[in-house]
Amino acid sequence: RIGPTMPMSSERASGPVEAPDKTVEEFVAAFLNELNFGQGVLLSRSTINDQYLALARTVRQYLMAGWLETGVQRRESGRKTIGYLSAEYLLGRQLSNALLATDLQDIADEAMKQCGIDIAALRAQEIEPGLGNGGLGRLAACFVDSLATMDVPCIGYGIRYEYGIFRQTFEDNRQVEVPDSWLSLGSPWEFPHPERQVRVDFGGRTETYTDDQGRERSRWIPDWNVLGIPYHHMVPGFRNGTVNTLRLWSAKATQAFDLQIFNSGDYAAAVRAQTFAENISKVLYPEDSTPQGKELRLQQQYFFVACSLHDFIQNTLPQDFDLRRLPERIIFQLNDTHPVIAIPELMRILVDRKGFDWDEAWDITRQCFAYTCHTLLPEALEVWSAELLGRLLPRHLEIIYRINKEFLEEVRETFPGDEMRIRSMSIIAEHPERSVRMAYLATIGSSKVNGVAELHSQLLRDKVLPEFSQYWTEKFTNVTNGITPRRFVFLANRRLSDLITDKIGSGWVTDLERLRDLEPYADDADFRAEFAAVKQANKERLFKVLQARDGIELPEHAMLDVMVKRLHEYKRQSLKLLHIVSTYESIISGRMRAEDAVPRTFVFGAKAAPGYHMAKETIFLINSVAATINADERVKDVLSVAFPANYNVTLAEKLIPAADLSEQISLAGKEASGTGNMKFALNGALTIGTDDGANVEIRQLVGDDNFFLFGMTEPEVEQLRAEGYQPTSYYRSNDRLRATIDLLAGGHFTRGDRAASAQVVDNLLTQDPFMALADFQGYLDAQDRVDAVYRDTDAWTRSAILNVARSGFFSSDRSMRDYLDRIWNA
Ligand code: 73E
Repeated sequence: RIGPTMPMSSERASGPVEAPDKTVEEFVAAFLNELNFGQGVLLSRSTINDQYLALARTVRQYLMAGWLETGVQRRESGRKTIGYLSAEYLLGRQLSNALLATDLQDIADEAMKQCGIDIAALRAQEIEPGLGNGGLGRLAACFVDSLATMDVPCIGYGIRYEYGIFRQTFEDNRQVEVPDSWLSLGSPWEFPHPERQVRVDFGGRTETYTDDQGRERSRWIPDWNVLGIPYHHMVPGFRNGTVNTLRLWSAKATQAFDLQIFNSGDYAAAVRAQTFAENISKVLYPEDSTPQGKELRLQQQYFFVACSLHDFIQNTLPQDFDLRRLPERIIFQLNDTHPVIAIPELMRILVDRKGFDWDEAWDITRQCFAYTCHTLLPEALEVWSAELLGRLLPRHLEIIYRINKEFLEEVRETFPGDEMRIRSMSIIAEHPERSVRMAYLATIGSSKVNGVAELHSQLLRDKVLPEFSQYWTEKFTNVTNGITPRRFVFLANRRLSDLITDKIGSGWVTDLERLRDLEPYADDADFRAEFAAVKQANKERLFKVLQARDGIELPEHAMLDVMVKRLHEYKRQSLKLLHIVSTYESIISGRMRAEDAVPRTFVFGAKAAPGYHMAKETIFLINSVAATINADERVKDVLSVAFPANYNVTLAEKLIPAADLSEQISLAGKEASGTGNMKFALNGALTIGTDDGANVEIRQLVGDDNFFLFGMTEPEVEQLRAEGYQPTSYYRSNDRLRATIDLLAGGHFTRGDRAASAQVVDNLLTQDPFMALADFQGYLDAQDRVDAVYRDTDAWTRSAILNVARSGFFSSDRSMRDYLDRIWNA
């Protein structure tokens, strides 16, 4: 029996829910039961998908007691809940994580073997829920994992997109997007609760009236609505019996909505109306960092936020709860500005629905929210046109205006006559059109504002919100991002985990700073040999995966140099490409002998937003360079380039443990944090990187000797920009850069078609908005240092071990402790 051994609680009059025993026999029995009665098939007639679904439901049984018990405890304890509001959760596959959390891996392996089933095939059957774009969505998934492992009450609120991030394929070296129908083969990890539906209103107008106490009030007369249906997901803690809930909302047409049209006799229009409503949760917007101001996206945001607030206030709090005490029971963490419409929504609930005075409602509201900013790119800061907001959510716009008016009056009292300052702090921008700055609304309506790495939080204070950080020094803080060691070390890198546990015990899985105890082993030759053998085995595992998945063949003994992340100009995949082409050019021009080069395999993984032209051109060029280099006998086994399509969490779990070198080469000041950088360091890759985001903290912790730093610092970038950046001056003065660009531009990689590479090349030569050419030489020099250290296997392995030992800080458990201490007061 698993699950908590706490006393039986009052809610369970019918007795405890029991899981099957943790034995192979019981597991097999439960599995066959699920196959026969759940799936309705005989083992002898079952497909892999049947078996996968039955296995998933079997593992679910072992989590159920903990889930129900956690729910009871949460209701009874009255502890403050973290309401994590996020438009994205990039969860990754669930089966392995559930087996890990319940410690059932070995039992499940053996049970499947007894049934004549290869469990690896079942694991491979799962389509990961890709309900996020990249780092922001994956961070949310890591955070809910950590909170469950720390037994902190948390409800993750989000959207159940029917289609997650698109599946990437390549045709003629170009990205082609295919819809991700992750639900098509069944979804054993979710629990729909249509009976807990919530109605969400949109559109219409507002009107004023006088209430029975003679007060002038406003009310919203909406003109259409949809239903939100919650789907619950289990979020298991690591072997502690806690199972928190992720509540994802799916949109459905209301009957009223249909009926009105039905009555008009237009059946086709009624069906169209249904589609219209259900479009709201149909698809994840695939823009990472650069949201487009699309109406449907605003609908998505309000939809999930309205459902979530309603769910917490009406269904989660006890009946007749005194809402003046709401801040004792909830803190809503806003994952970027995407859910910020929750602030006026809570005001609307308190003032319009619950009859609170404005001032009292505002006091409560501000205590209930905290805001995390994830970016500095100006184009990523969300701004909604007042016209659109007013059309979709007229009452919310009114509330935002009033929040702004009262806030600016307050500022005016502190800074009389300083109209410049007042205008710069207004939530409402007037140009080029009247619009609402969501980051300002978030800042004003929250108790705390944080950036996601030290450098980013500093730049947030100094550059993005300077007036606000002067006005409220205490409100601003930093919490450096983290990653869950459960998924990204224990699960993804079983070999390394066993080696670590063998030396220092297993406590590191939930107390990652204990990895420090590995430091002495960096000087132990036997340990280094074992560590290197783990890396080699992980490479071989990866090569098998790439062979089966993409038909890619890679040489066994080469440095594995990996750059995986969304494709964005600021991340500078093009700089990586210049390095590859430059190395290749050195060999084919005879300046360097192939035998003298350190053999390297370059691996890219990157999706481009479908509408991001330059990013898609860069993908085309990387693929073209890869094809040319891989076919060139002159560099055979010395240089190879692999670009497996559709990089996702599942592939990351294979790629990261195999990497020797981690590429973190964004222009300084542009990458808020990065979290891939942490995953690589914790899996024993060395980083080549700029002084950007969390790289800064990684370098401080692992030490300069174990990190390859290059490139301008953020102030140097600013200075160069101020002086007038001229990319061509670098092209003219640097022979290697010129040779590299000329080879790229000359059609060598595009079958003589110069036009095919022109857009990327011209962009670098004429704009180069992220200054790749300025950092080119520094990057090559750093790569030479990489080669030199790599030639000394002992030195390299020593550094790799120290990277692991000193990166314990980057556990998302630590991030969560920081949020609890600095932000949540919980
Ligand atoms: O540096 C990363 C950061 O590690 C940052 O670019 C990313 O968030 C990660 C987690 O903190 C991020 N994603 C977005 N903004 N910042 C974003 C913006 C709009 C839509 C989707 C994602």
